[in-house]
Amino acid sequence: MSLVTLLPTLISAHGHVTGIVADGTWYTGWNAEMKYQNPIPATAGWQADNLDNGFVTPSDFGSANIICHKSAKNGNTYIPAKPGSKITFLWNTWPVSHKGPVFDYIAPCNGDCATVSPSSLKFTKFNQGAWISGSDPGTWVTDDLVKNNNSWTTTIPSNLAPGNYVIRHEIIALHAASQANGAQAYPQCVNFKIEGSGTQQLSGGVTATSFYKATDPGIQFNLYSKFTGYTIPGPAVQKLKRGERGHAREWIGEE
Ligand SMILES: [Cu+2]
Repeated sequence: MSLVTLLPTLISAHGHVTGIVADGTWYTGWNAEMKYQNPIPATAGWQADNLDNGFVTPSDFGSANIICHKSAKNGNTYIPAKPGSKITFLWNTWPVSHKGPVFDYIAPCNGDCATVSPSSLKFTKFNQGAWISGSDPGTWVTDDLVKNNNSWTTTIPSNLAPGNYVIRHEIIALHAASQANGAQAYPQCVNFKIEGSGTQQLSGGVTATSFYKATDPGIQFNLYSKFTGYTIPGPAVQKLKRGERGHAREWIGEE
């Protein structure tokens, strides 16, 4: 055996969501090491085969792996929250080199999120950030995420109707995205039980397998070039329109 084969494989560091803070309370996300525990701990975070802190490649953007990460299995508990709740996703680490967009999507489970078929989840994008300024490589929201102790905070949409939902939080790293199939998607799904008295039912969501194409300008993108803009991939962000009291609000507009 040569010395080289004794060296650990060097994997460029990426990350995963170890925890979620909702209205100030901490909940376990998902750590791939937990799959070796017996029984596997019950978590609101969906399980996935991301022990290597790995990612989903553009060649997999049309497959089930993009929905909630590789070989995902439903989370089996819920995080309680309500419209307007602050939700913070805590990444174990995030390399500053891994610049790119950050997304938050939400889908109703129409029943129990612990047993829902992932392919039936229709996601609505409700929050996103991407390029901020500069180029080669410029400043991105992932730089803010790193500065905030590898965390990202979003808000549960106001007036969202009570029920069981999956929130799909995701970073797409672009550091190798100038090559075909070089972008890296890091999705994490988490079950939420939304309480309160909201009246807005979600409609118009899409399955995650239709979000991105390998050739989208925001997926195959040269971070190390002079650029003056960035085309954010995926569906448009849907915003709640403020309705009159007692009237259903509707989703409108793009951002
Ligand atoms: Cu990496």
